[in-house]
Amino acid sequence: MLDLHFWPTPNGKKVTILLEELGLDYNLVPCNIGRGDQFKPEFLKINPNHRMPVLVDHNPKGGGAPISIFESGAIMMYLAAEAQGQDINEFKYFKRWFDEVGNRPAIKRGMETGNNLRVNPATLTEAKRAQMRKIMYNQRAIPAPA
Ligand SMILES: N[C@@H](CCC(=O)N[C@@H](CS)C(=O)NCC(=O)O)C(=O)O
Repeated sequence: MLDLHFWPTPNGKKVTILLEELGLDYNLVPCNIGRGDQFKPEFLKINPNHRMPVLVDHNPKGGGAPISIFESGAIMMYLAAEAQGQDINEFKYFKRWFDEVGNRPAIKRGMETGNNLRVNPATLTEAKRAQMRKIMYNQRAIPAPA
C-alpha cells in the first residue's frame, strides 16, 4: 500500500495526477501545512525537511521495510520506474521528445554548468565523506511555532 502525505498544493497535485494516471491505489494522508502538521515528530521521521508531499511505500519492490520518498520529482520518478517498472524505451514518442529536448544546446549547457564544481566522493577520505554527510543529511527542522 502507498500512503501519500498530501495537501492540495501544486507540488501535491503533481503526485496525485501521476497516481491517477497510473491507476494506482493509494491512501491519502492529509498533512495540513497551514496547521503545522509537517512539523510533527511522526512526519519529520518520513521527511526531515518538513515538506509534503511524501510517499510511503509499505511494500517496496524486492521486499524489506517500508520506505519513504520525498521531493515531488523523486516521488514521480519512483512511481514511474519502481512501482510500474516502466522503461522510457517502451514509449517511442515520449522518448523522441525527451531526446530532442535533451539535445537542445541550451539544455546541454544548463546541464553541464557546475559539473566542474562536483567532487567525486571516491577521491575523498572516509573522514571527509563522513563530515560531508553530517553537513548535508543530518539537519533537523526547526520546531513548529507554539
Ligand atoms: N521541492 C519540494 C517542495 C515541497 C514544498 O515546498 N512543499 C510545501 C507545500 S507546496 C510545504 O510542504 N511547505 C511546508 C513548509 O515548508 O513548512 C517538492 O517538490 O516536493
